[in-house]
Amino acid sequence: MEIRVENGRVAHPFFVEIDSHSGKMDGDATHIKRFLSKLINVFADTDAAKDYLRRHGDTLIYEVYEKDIPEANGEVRFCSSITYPGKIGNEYFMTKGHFHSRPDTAEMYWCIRGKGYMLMEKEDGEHELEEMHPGRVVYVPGYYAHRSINIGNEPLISLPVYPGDAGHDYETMEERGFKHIVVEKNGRPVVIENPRYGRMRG
Ligand code: PAN
Ligand code: ZN
Repeated sequence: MEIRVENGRVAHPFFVEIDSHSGKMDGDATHIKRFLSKLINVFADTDAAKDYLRRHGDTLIYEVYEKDIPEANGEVRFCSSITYPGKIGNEYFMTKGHFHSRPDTAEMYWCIRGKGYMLMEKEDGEHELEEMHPGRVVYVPGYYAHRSINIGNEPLISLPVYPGDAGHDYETMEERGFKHIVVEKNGRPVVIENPRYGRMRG
């Protein structure tokens, strides 16, 4: 269903269908695919990432279906976020993560499939980790960078909803990174300090 936009605002009700098994959103949603070749520096162990790339080829780590709702104050943007299962070294597949460009804006994530975590981290590195499983809604307050992490063996699917004018600041995390990462140790997920914190670009 097409969105009718007038004067930069959604001018008519609409709906979308989201498949709860695949996470696919129907219609003319923008479809973003994030492959490993573009995420090498996102993972703490870049050698393990390059090795994975050599052995498995370019792998889809996560994808997002997003409706093109105007990025305006008063609108609500939403998407379907699908993070696949797997690990680079001992670090789980995850999204890049970001602060919002308007840092005070909050977001809610409704998990509909899979098992994982929402890692949330403030500017000073103070962090919170909330489990994601079907039926759980995680609220990410303003001023927290956030990323989804898949610790299970099926796709982690969630539906993020956030203010239209939130925007995305990816730059900070590309440069500095999260202070904490989630890795598997003795078969269990644990939070450790990111060994590349502050120098994600090398
Ligand atoms: C989500 C994210 C989505 C993909 O819609 O954009 O999960 O993660 P990255 O944006 O970190 O690549 C959201 O948090 N929007 O604000
Ligand atoms: Zn966000």
